[in-house]
Amino acid sequence: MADLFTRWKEGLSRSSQAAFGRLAAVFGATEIKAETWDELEALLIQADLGIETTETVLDALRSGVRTGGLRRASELSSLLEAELRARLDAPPALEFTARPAVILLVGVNGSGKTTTIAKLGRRFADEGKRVLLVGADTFRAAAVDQLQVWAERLGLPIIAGRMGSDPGAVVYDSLQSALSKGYDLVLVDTAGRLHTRYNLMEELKKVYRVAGKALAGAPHAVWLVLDATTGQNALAQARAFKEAVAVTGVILAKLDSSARGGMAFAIQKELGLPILFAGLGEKPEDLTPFDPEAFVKGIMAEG
Ligand SMILES: Nc1nc2c(ncn2[C@@H]2O[C@H](COP(=O)(O)OP(=O)(O)O)[C@@H](O)[C@H]2O)c(=O)[nH]1
Ligand SMILES: [Mg+2]
Repeated sequence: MADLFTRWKEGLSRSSQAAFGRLAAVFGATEIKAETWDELEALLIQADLGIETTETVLDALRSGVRTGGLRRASELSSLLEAELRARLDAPPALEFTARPAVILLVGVNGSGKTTTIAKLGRRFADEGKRVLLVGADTFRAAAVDQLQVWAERLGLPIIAGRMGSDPGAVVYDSLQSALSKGYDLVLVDTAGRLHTRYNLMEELKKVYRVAGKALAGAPHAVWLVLDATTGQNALAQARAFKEAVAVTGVILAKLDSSARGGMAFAIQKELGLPILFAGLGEKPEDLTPFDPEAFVKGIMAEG
């Protein structure tokens, strides 16, 4: 399903919003000059690559220029693409041996968790898995309703907590039920929380622990949903969530609205977390396994 990435790339180049949109201008210059490096540095930082990744990429390009004897700025383009590509791993194959396998979706409010659950639910159900959705975001009535609407539209079973009820209890009951009813996969929607709010992070830890009590080994995965439009702030969120619970992977939501997906590199490098999926729209089918190749081509907005 590189189609979504292709659509994204086309969108980026049409709106000339590509993260590295002005790269063409930089690479269009004939000679590699001191300004070329300055401009490149500014662009990479603006694209949310982070200082550290930007510097290592530039170092690699400089040494490439020295050893490869490159003179023309245009020759830097493919070198940059290769350097960026080398900094992203393809997502690992998802294998769930436990049954049911329990996946906790976490992230700050509005990052795209509930929508992502719907997308994942559809995806795994299409693969023939028996999927149960769990609405454990009991802080806001609208949150549970939203998941319920998705469940109905997708024809997926759901267990949802009542507004104000203990999310731990909801998770406990749901997992027991999932076990007895023989579900393959349980997707748990958790309350969005500010990563800076101590109590809410404690609450999340509790949900995590309770899952393990209800079902040995659960949760089998914790996926952090990050809003790709929030740039480097997403990195701070990721750190906080990683400290609270054992995050095993990242989903980059709203990549379609982001012109600066560069934080993908920082997530990989600084947090060592694989990027599993990219959200590229609001519809259930707008989710695709993260494709580093397509992603790098997209941000470079090559024709
Ligand atoms: N364009 C776009 N919008 C998204 C994507 N994922 C979620 N959204 C929108 O972002 C908003 C917040 O999403 P929601 O799932 O409610 O976030 P939550 O608070 O983390 O559960 C909603 O309006 C979604 O439709 C995506 O991949 N692309
Ligand atoms: Mg939600």
